[in-house]
Amino acid sequence: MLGMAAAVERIERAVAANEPILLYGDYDVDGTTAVVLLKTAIEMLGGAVRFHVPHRIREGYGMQSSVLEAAYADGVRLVITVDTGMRAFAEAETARRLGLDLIITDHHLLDANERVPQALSILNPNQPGCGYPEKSLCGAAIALKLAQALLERRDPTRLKEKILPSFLKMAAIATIADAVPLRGENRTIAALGLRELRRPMGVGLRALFAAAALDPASKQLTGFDVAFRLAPRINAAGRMDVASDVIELFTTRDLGRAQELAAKLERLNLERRDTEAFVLKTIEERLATEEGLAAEPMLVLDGDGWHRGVIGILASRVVERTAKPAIVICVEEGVAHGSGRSVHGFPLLEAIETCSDLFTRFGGHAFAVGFALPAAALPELKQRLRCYAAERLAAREPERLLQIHAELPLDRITPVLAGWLRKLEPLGHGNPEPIFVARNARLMAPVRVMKERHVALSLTQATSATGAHSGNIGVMRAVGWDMAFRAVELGLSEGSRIDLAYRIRENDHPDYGGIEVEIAGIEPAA
Ligand SMILES: [Mn+2]
Repeated sequence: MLGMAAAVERIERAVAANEPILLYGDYDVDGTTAVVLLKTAIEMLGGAVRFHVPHRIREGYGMQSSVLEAAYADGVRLVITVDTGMRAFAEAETARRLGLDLIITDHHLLDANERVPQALSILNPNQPGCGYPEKSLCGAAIALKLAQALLERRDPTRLKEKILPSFLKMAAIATIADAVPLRGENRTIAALGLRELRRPMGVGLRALFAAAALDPASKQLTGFDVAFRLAPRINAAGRMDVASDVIELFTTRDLGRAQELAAKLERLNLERRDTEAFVLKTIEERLATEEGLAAEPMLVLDGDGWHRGVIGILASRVVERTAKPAIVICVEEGVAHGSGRSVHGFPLLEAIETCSDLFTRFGGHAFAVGFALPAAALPELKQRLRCYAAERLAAREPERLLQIHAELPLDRITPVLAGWLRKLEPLGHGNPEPIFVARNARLMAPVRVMKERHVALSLTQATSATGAHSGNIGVMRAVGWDMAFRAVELGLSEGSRIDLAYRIRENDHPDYGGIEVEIAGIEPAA
């Protein structure tokens, strides 16, 4: 990897001279696990490491010159970034002016001019001239490469047998949580790391698994478990409080402290869920009651006091519900912070770029953006975005796009097939779980609604054209998370016939365990 030799040489020099090293991270799963990896590796070499992870709300994403200045005043002469820094031109200039050596390790893409900041060394497979074949590593995986290079010369056997397996656990969690495509080297990192998680591990991971009610020693962890059960708990720290708790959790050797921190993450995650549910309810009420709002081609929703840590998740929820691009904005102390998510065919970054004169800060890509602007400019922003969206989206019906992989009637689902599907793990971005479609399935019982939001259907496959089912009257249980509204929309009842998009699930509940399906979409049978 381009820049590796220079980075290793400089870090070794700092370790030999006992210079304090500052790791500059990020507040999400990728950024915090990357700090843990590199901190552990440099400490193994005998180095003195401190770290800084920005506060999501007070500091926002990326490096800050003031943090570099404080570190310099405190005796730091070497700063290593993880999962950040690729566009920190001004901060790199500050470092140079102070006489701080800067090593940037990051996976984020370069700006349009392919400029890179001035630094002693940059590790990023996406920079010009880097021949490293896997271009889509996450930040923690690049930190893993650096850790590997640092430790390789010391004790290659110990590295291979002891250290790498433990580092891979962290790198796998980050690789899945950061949504890099699970192909190539990423698939290897994710698969090996998930396998390693079955073995004994540090007190921090153990406490986190216990809090999430996961037991990787008895049941193989999946990509889904990491993405939907571990990652939200780890991310809750940075969303609702301070991300440095995550680093302490994963580096402490004190079981009591680990349990305390895991319990805190659990509490923050519940708080995050409540906050999210509360605002989502407000948004749904607004969509139902505000004149003309639900008919708008793009939804721009703002509220006073909405929690900034969850506006991105909320924008995703609104897109899921409405199949329209959505921006959620919170106003705090005269500043409006926005986060947007989009649908296919409406590049959101292009949309907000037409308002770039209003923003104090903005960035993102076709499907996701973030920005800030003075609250006073909000009416102007909403007006301009409304016009822009009206021109481009007005004539278009919102489409709920679901990629279907194969047709599979419900009576063809077998344990053998489920076993084959398990071999595709780890599933996630770039290696999505197969979605099947079954046509003309019949409800054998009334719709069962769970917690007012979810549904369970008892389905049988009606195979003949007239709708009479074949000899095999097997009943398949189908669960639809957040599908209660859809069941009402379609007026489903016993005897209804539906076309069903679904994923195959193995439920290990002792009483009603077995193969069932999870509903991805329902349409009335054609
Ligand atoms: Mn990242």
